[in-house]
Amino acid sequence: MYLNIKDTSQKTLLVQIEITGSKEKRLAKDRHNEFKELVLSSGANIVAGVRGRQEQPVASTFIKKGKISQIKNKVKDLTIDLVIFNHDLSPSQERNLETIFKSRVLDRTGLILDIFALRAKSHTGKLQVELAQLSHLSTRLVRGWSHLERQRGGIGLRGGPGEKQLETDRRLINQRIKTINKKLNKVHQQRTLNKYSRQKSKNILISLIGYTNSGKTTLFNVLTGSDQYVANQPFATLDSVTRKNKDNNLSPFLFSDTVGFISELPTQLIESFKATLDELKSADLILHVVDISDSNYLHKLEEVNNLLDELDISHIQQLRVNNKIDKIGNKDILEDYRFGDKEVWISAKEELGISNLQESMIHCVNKEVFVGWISLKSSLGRVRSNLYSLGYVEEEKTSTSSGLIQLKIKMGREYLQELLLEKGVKLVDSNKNKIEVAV
Ligand SMILES: Nc1nc2c(ncn2[C@@H]2O[C@H](COP(=O)(O)OP(=O)(O)OP(=O)(O)O)[C@@H](O)[C@H]2O)c(=O)[nH]1
Ligand SMILES: [Mg+2]
Repeated sequence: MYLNIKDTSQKTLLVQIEITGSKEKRLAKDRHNEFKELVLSSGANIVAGVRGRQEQPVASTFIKKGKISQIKNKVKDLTIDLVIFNHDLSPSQERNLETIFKSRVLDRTGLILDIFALRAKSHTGKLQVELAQLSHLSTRLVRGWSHLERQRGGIGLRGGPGEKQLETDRRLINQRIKTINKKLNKVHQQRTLNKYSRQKSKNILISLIGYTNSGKTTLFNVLTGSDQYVANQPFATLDSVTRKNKDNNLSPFLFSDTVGFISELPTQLIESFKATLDELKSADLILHVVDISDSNYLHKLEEVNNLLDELDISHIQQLRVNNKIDKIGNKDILEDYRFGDKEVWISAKEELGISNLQESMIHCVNKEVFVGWISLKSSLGRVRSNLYSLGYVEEEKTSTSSGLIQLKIKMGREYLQELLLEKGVKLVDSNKNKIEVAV
């Protein structure tokens, strides 16, 4: 079932059929481009493609007779090893097509699982991918698939500890699924413990989520000063990472970067990544990173929101981060930013708009915003410049009689309290100060 596409550098033919009776909103061209990117990132060698339209899938083979013979001829003429469909196929459809084409057939879920297996690095990540592969595989073993096994003499499983040969026996697969589930449960318990210790330490958790390739990790690196792997390819990140805020001034933020989403993300993956994705549930804020330079961004945004719904985390407040503004040639949009906006415009790559983003994050996690005057001893230049760099200062006066610096600031209540703990920082005429409650 799970061949290692890259290692064998299979000669591959791609199939995408537009199902006109389906609810699919995306343009066939966009779906096809994404499909090609997925296939390329799996390492396959694309040699041909077949596209078409039909009203509905055919129950036994998904595609109609005409397309079947077209593909069959290409497979023979071009000595194709692998036919990949940009659709989910039922186990019997896959098997019937393999028998007709006399070549391997992989569906969209199989393809995505293969890429995940290729990318998984951590022990947990590998277990999660293996679990997803096994549960996908177990549905395909019901009626046996020895027809191809005999031809090829066994198929390798990419990923999983030791890249071992997969036992094609349901009983063994189920045993393995149980073992993995046990191991993942342990990981999950450990994570829950970590969650509690985090709550105790009052850190605020901000999770970066978004469609794959939208720039989450690039932004994560900017915010935390990390050096996580960034790449122009789907699913560069598989393992979640949590790190502290780089600017350790006033914000006790923890950021967590996680796996990207994609349309029609296989349910097996969602299931087995639940332990990791569960962490999202304890986030105080979600940064929904959107590649605004992508012509299809609205659709992708909707897909991500649907997945958040499915994962039961759509209630967590979201800040939409429109990334890659350097690519749309409209950096002026930065000027439109207003304090309290639920949408910010940035370029993570060129580090533009980051202070707006920081201000908005603070605004989101601190519902109560203080607006008023504080005074600082003139020796507290460091505090003053920190306040400026975080964009909290609205006005400044220097009192000639006392030599104190007076600043009109706008910031979250929690941080104001921390600020007032600094020696030499005081509130000025508290009657004139007001507390605003953010909506
Ligand atoms: N031009 C431009 N490119 C960007 C920007 N942010 C990220 N990129 C590029 O977009 C690609 C994907 O970036 P990543 O940070 O890996 O994206 P991701 O959302 O973490 O992707 P996955 O982990 O694969 O889901 C890389 O080639 C980045 O260099 C940006 O602001 N401007
Ligand atoms: Mg990433």
